[in-house]
This record gives sequence, structure tokens and C-alpha cells, in this order.
Amino acid sequence: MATHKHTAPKAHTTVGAASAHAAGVAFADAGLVRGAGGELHQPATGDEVMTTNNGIAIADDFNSLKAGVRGPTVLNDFILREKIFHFDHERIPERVVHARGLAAHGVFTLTDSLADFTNAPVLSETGVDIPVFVRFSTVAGNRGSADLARDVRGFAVKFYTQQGNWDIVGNNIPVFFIQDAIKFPDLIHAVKEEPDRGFPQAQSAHDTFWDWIACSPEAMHMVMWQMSDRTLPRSVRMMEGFGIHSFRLVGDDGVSTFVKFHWRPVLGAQSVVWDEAVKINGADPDFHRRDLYYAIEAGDFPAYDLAVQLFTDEDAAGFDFDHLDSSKLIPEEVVPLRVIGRMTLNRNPTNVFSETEQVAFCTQNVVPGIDFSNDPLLAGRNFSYLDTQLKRLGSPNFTQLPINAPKCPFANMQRDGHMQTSLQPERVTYTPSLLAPKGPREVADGYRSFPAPVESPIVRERSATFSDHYSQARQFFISQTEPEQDHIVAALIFELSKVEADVVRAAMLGHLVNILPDLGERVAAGLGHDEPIVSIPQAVPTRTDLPASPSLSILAKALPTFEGRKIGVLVTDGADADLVVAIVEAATAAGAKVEIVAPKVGGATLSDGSKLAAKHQLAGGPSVLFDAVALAVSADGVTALLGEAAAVAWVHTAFSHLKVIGHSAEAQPLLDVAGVMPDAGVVALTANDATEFVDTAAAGRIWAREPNVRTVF
Ligand code: HDE
Repeated sequence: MATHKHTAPKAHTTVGAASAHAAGVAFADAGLVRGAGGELHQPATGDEVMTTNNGIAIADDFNSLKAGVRGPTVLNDFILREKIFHFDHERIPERVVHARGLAAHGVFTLTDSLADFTNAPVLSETGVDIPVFVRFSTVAGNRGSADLARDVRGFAVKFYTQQGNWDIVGNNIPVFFIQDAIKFPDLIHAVKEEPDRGFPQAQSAHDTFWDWIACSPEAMHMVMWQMSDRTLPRSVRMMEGFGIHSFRLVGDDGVSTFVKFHWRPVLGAQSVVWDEAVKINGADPDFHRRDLYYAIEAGDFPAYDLAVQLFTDEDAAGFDFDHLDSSKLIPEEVVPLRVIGRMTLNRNPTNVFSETEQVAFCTQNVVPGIDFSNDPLLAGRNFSYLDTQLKRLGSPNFTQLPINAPKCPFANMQRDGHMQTSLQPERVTYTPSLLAPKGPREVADGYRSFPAPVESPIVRERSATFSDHYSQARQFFISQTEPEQDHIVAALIFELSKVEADVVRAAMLGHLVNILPDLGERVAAGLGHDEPIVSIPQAVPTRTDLPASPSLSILAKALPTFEGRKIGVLVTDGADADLVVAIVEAATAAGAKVEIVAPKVGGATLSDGSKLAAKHQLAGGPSVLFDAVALAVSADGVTALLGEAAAVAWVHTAFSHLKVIGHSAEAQPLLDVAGVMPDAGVVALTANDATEFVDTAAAGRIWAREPNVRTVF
């Protein structure tokens, strides 16, 4: 803060008695003064002086320098030029993928030591709180796209350990579309907006994506995950994360063990349904970032368990797939998960640009005791992430930014470069040296790569062990519950219906029958594709003996909890005050939050004369924003709502999105107009007790309703 003396701008008069309130102080108390042209200035009242970046105090930040009040602006206005110059350069290139992100700070604490496998303290010293920064993201969309695109989510974690920064740059899906990094630009070109027209934004439902997929059978397993509800997470707080590749743990004895990393949300994984996602993107494009931000502000800190799958070379030799192939996963039934610690996100970023935008994750950021496998996708990533930071952040000194800098001492002989922020006073900037024999030097326990033996001709060739493209895709599909399978079928019908080229649709059906004949036929029925489906020739036939793996399903593992979720309560004037209290009490006891929706944001006057403030005005708080809904309405109130399209849609969409609906008896006419049919999820509410409604909602959506609200192919 500058300490200049200041004087108020000349010829200003104080603005009086206005009544509107800003966030901080009343308008009238905000010290606003009027300038000669009627504009409002807000001069400093304390020591907080506005200066240029060179520290020159600014007397007038509202008017540029002119030759006369109506004359031309003059070039020697260095204050104007500096301000506009800085503004012009506010944007940096967005990430080429994963541009839209949201992030939080937190801590990771190890509970189960892996000291038998690695000498990395982060994985062997229990009970130490290690600071972390996590960035979640969508992949395809631009930075301003909506949060609930059907897309893979990034799940990138930076651990600031005392041995240096370790990044697990993962996704919320354990496999990937491609097996070799050299295909990544093609994949991303195919999914992004089509270059000749500039659309669609943040969507895979278009010709070029499916064209490329149809020619890339290795993508089929990932496509099953992408078409599942995994790509429609309810919240990043309810999302699993995966490091995908095999890494190595290396111990003091020099022995290496392979490891895969998994994050498991304590709240369990949860998703929304597709039509809901589409509508959320309109109602609140910031749905996920708002959800995370306010959960952390409220002290509901999201937590995730870190689990590992450990296996040896000998174990890997017995797998029916190659673990170096990132389009495959290791079922938990084959190598069980071992939970080793917990990460808790407890602090929002202070500045989204400085932290969420400037954070630079790099897969090659590993610490001693952790090393890479030979996964060819990982090798390409290890090049790409460092390279991309130079383009985006503009300087090899990006590691000096506070969000990227290690929180342990670091020193070397690298010097200068754009935006060097350290003073670097030393004369000797090399080793070895007699002039300065002390300074940063090699140490015996520094990073040493695992000496994996390599003896082979150099080849540009894909391993034949990568050639089974369909077996795990089939295994994923048969591991899903019935509603989840129905959603994959519906998603494929939706996406392929957006494809204009018949040839691409037909080829995709030819892949789907390779995964499972019934899957291809169901999608063909939904597309109205009457021609015979021609199977795509396979490198190796699909294995039909891989058993279902229930851990691959979200619903099979759903936790019977309402914690972290939300009930929307629609109230009108005259609504039963006791009923509203009962809903709030039951929801709070179950760990859920309640948000009030009313025809006016000022709220409603309840039966006891009390005024209940609303969080949302009806048209701005559609039911898609909530996990379950309740109608606490009076007879008069409901009559008025019957003529409100927003009210009818509120109830209708809650029903068609399979939500539990609690309602007062007076709500019946609205339920009727909205087409709500009685079922286990339509629960009558009484003023005494709302626990039945809340318990039903906590158990999840009413999947049995689905065939009544849409055609299931
Ligand atoms: Fe990335 N990826 N990626 N990726 N990726 C980037 O790095 C890349 C891949 C992932 O929140 C970029 O900083 C290549 C798999 C996440 O800041 C870039 C390949 C997985 C994030 C890049 C892959 C990911 C990125 C863009 C094929 C899951 C966001 C900006 C070999 C394990 C990190 C940047 C954040 C970001 C390259 C494939 C996850 C261009 C070449 C597989 C979570 O470097």
C-alpha cells in the first residue's frame, strides 16, 4: 500500500441521501462525490492511495487528460496509457484443453504408510498435513463454456511436499481415448469446434468427433465411460479421480512396484441426468464452481480418499491386458484398492487468475521414490505439460509464481529469463567452482530414475498387446445397473442423432455391436436405423468371459446419504409455517441444505404471519438446481401458480428428472397440471414430520419412473 498524502479532487460536491445499498456500506455513506460532468468519484478517506504501477499517486481516475473539457485527448496522459495498456494484456492464452477450471486449496494427510514400497515421505510418513492445490476442469470447452457439458473432467492435484512438488494430473475416468500421445492433437482437433464453422462449443455431439472415433477402435472403452453418467457429475465434490497411467514406487532397496492412483469422494460419486444437465447449463452455467465455492465457504469441506492399486511385473504378466495401455483399467476385483490417506479441500482461491488460471500442472513433477512407467501416453504428456506452460505463462520462470513455487527450499544455477523475480546476487552461476565451492550441489539422496532395463531395436510400432479394443468396453457396459445402461444407450442415440453423416453413424453401430450386439441394436432402434448393422473388423475378438465389475458402476456403490445435497422448497404466501420448519429440520438432520424459492425474491408471508425470505425468484430458481423438491404452498398460492409457466415447469421437470417430490395437500392442482403421476417418489407432506420425504430423497432418484417419462430403447 502506498503512503502518499492525498487531497480530494477539486470542484466536487458530496452526494447526499441516496438509499440504495451496495455490498459494503449504504450508498449515502460511501463517500461518493460528484465531478464537474456529473460523474461520481470516490476519493480516498484513509491511507489507501491509488497509484500507477510506478507508484505515482493518481488525482483523477475518472477523466483522461484533454486540451479543454471538450477538446482532444493528449498523448502525454501516461496515467490513461498505462491503465489501458495493462488492461489490453489482461488475458493470457487459455489452456488448449481443460480451459474451463475451478480450484481449491486443501491438505493431504497420509494414514497408511507405503514405506515398504517407496522412500517418498509423502507416501510413507503418516499424520503430516501436506498442502495441496486441486484444479477440476472440463476438457473440450473454451474458458467461458458451461460447467455441465457432457465431458470428461480433469482432476489435477499438486502436492507441495518437502521434497518438491508432486502432481497427479488425472481425470474422473480411469482410461483414455488413445494409446499413444502422438494421436492427442488429432483427438482434440476432432472434438473441438469444427474449424470451418466455429461450433459446436463444448460438445462431442458432432460429425468430426464421431468420425474420428469411428476410425479409432482403441477409443471404444473410453467412449462407454464418456457416454455414461460419469460425464455429468452432480458436483466436483462427488466425483472420483484417477491418475490413469501406471507409475512406479521405488524403495530404498531399489525395488520398484507399479502403482495406479485413485481418488474416492467421501460423499460418494453422483451424477445428474442428461436433460437436467442441458437445462442447468442455461439456468446456471457456473453450477459446479458455485457449488464448490459455497460448500467451502459454509465449512462443508469436500474430502477424497487417496487409494492405490499396487502390483509387480509378475502380477502384470498375468493380466489379460497390458497395463501400459491407457485404454485399459485394472478391475478392483483383480487388484484391490488400498486407501492410504485423505485430501480435504478447505480454502477457496483468493484470486482465480493468479491461482486457478496460472497454476501449471506437469505430469513430470514427481518426487524421489516415485517414477514413470513406459506408458507411451505418459511419455508424451511429460513433454507436453512443460512445453505448454511456456506458451501460456510466457516465461520459463513460471515456477516462481506463488501457486507454482515449491514450499520447500529450491536452488540451482538456472538464471535470468522473462520475468525473473529473484535477485540472484551470486557471481558464480556454474558448477564446479573454486571461487565459490559452496552453493547448490548434487546430493546422494536426490532424484534417481529407476534403472529399468531396455534392450530392443528402436521401433515406431504399436505393441500387439494393445490390440484388444472391445473386451473392457463390454465389461464396463455389463457392470452398469439397468438405469445406467439405459443412459449409455440414450446418450449414444442423442450424440449420433447430431451426426449428419450416415456413414459415420453406420460405422459407430458397427463398433457398438462388437462391444455387445444388444447395445448396437438398441442404439440402432433409437436412431431409426433400419439397415443391417455391419460389424467393423476386429484386431482380436471381443472376450465375453470378463466378469461384471460392480465397482465400475456409480449406482451400485451409491451411499445412502443426503449429505452435501440440496432441497428446493417452493413456497407461496399463506404456506403452512410448521410445514416449512418440518422440512428444514428433517433436511438439516440429514446433512442436506434447503433453499427457498418463491414467486418474489423478497419471500412469502407464511400462515403464522412471519415473512420467509427467498433465495431464488421462481423463474431464476428452476428445480434443476436441486436434488429433490418440496411444494409448501397454500390453496390461494397454488391457484396463482397454475398460470405461471415457470411453476408448472418447476414441477414437471422435477418429475421427469426422476426427483423425489414432497408436497402439501394444497399443491395437488399444480401436480395435476404438471403431469405428475403418483409413485414412490411423490410424497405427501404433513406439518408434523417431513422425515419420510427426506429419507426417500436421500435414497436417490426414482429410477423406476424413467420408462414412464421417456422411451427407453
Ligand atoms: Fe492432458 N494436457 N494431455 N491429459 N490434461 C493438458 O496442459 C496432454 C491427458 C489433463 O487443471 C495441457 O497445462 C497430452 C490424459 C488435465 O491445469 C496439455 C495428452 C489425462 C489437464 C495437455 C494428454 C489428462 C490437462 C493443456 C496425450 C488424464 C488440466 C494445458 C498424451 C490422466 C490440468 C496444460 C489443469 C491439461 C496435454 C492426455 C489430464 C496441452 C499431450 C490421459 C487434468 O499440456
